[in-house]
Amino acid sequence: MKNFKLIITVAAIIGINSLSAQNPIIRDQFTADPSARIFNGKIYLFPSHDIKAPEGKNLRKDWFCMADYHVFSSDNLTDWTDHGVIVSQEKVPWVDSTTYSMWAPDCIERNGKYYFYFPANKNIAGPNGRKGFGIGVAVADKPEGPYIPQPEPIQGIFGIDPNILIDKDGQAYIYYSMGNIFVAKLKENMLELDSEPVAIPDLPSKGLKEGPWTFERNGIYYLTFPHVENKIERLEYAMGNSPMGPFKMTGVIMDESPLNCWTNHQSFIEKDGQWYLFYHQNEMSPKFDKNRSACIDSMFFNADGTIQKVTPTFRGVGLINAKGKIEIDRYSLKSESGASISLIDTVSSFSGWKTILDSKNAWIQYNSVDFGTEKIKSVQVNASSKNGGILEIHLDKIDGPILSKITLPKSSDWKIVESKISNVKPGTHNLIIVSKDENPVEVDWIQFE
Ligand code: FUB
Repeated sequence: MKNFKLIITVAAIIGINSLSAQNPIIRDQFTADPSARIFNGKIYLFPSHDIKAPEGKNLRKDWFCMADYHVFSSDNLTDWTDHGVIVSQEKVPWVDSTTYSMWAPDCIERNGKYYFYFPANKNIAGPNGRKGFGIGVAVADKPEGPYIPQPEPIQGIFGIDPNILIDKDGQAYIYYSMGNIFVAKLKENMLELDSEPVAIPDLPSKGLKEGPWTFERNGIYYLTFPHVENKIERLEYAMGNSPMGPFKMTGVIMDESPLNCWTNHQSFIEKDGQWYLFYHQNEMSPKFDKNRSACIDSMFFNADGTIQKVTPTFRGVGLINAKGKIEIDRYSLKSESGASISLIDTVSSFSGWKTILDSKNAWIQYNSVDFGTEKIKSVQVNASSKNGGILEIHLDKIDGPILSKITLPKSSDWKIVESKISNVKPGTHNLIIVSKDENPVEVDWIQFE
C-alpha cells in the first residue's frame, strides 16, 4: 500500500453531475430535439423535455410525454447550466394542459428580443376535420427568459417542429412539418405569417419527414430533416440557393440509431471555425425510445459543400477538466476484448454508466483531458472489484508513461481509492486505463487532484 491511500467511505453512487460534455450531454433529465443557438457568444440549448407519463392522467405510456421546456447554456460545449423551466403547458393560454405534447422547439434572436417557437396542444382542430398541433411563440429579453407566451398560436399554421431562419437580407422564414415540410415568410414582428405556407417539393415522398432545421453556409442553404427511409428515422439533407428552395436532395448526415431509437432530431452551430451537430438518442433509456437525450459530435464539410456523415460517439466534443469527474465509460477507444460498459442502474438510468474491465490487459481510452498548468498530485478512482484488482493509467498511448498504478481492495461496493501520480505533464492528454489483473474491475469515474 505504498503509493495509495484507501478512502474507507463507501461511495454512495453520488448524483451524477448532469452537466458535462460527454454524450449524452445532460444526465439528470431527458432532453430530446436539441435546438442549439449561439447568442452573444454563448451556446444555448433549447431541447424538448421527455418525461415518463404521469399516473392518473389518462396518458399513453408508450408515447411522447412532454409538459414543459428548459433552456441550458454553455461557454465551451463542456459545462452546461440548466436555467430551469422557461415555458410550461399550464402557463400558455391556448394550450390544453392535459395534452403533454410540447414537442420540438426552436429559438431565435431579433433586435434584442428572443422568440421561442414551440408546437403544442395536439387537439387543435385543423383542416379537413383533423386534430393536431398549433405552434406558439413566447418572447423574452434574454435567452434565459423569462419568456412571455403569446395568447394565441401563430394563425395559419397547423403542424409541428418549428424552425426559424433569418436570411442575410433580414427576412425571417418559418419551417415546420405536417406530413410534408412547409415554409412561410414571417413578418418583422416574428409573430405572424407574411406568406401562405408552401410544401417544399422534391423531398422524399415516401416515409415520415419531420423536424426541419435550416442553415446557410457559404451561400448554400441546407434543409436538414429526419426521414424514415427504412424503418426508423435517419438525418438527411437537401441543398438549395435560397431559403425557399428549390432544394435538391443530397444525402444522409447520420444513419439510423444503433439502439433503434425511432426518432432523431438535429441542429447545427459553428463555433471557433468548427461545426457541431446536435442530435438525440436513447442510450439512457434503451428500452423506451420516447425518453431521449441530447448529444453533440463534430461535423465536417467537403469542398463542394456536401456534409460528411457523422458517426455518433460516446466521448462527444470538448476538453474535459482533469480535476472534474472523468466518466471513462464515455470512451474514445477500447480493447477488442475484455472491455465493456453498462448502465450502473437500469431502473434509475440517470446514475449513468460504468466501465467493466474483465481480463488482464483489457483497456479503455479517454481522449482530450485538460491537465492545465496547475500541479496535479493524485488520482481518485471510484471502482469496485469483488476479488481486488490492479489498474494502470497511461498517458497518451497504451505504452506511454504510467501516471499511476492503483491497487483496488476486494469490495463489491463502490469505493474511492486514491493514488499518487507521477509523469504528469501540463496540457491536453489522452488517458488509457488498463487492467493488470485477471480479476474483473468496474470503474465509475476517475478524477485528478
Ligand atoms: O419530440 C417529439 C417529436 O419526435 C418531435 O417533434 C419530432 O421531431 C420527433 O423527434
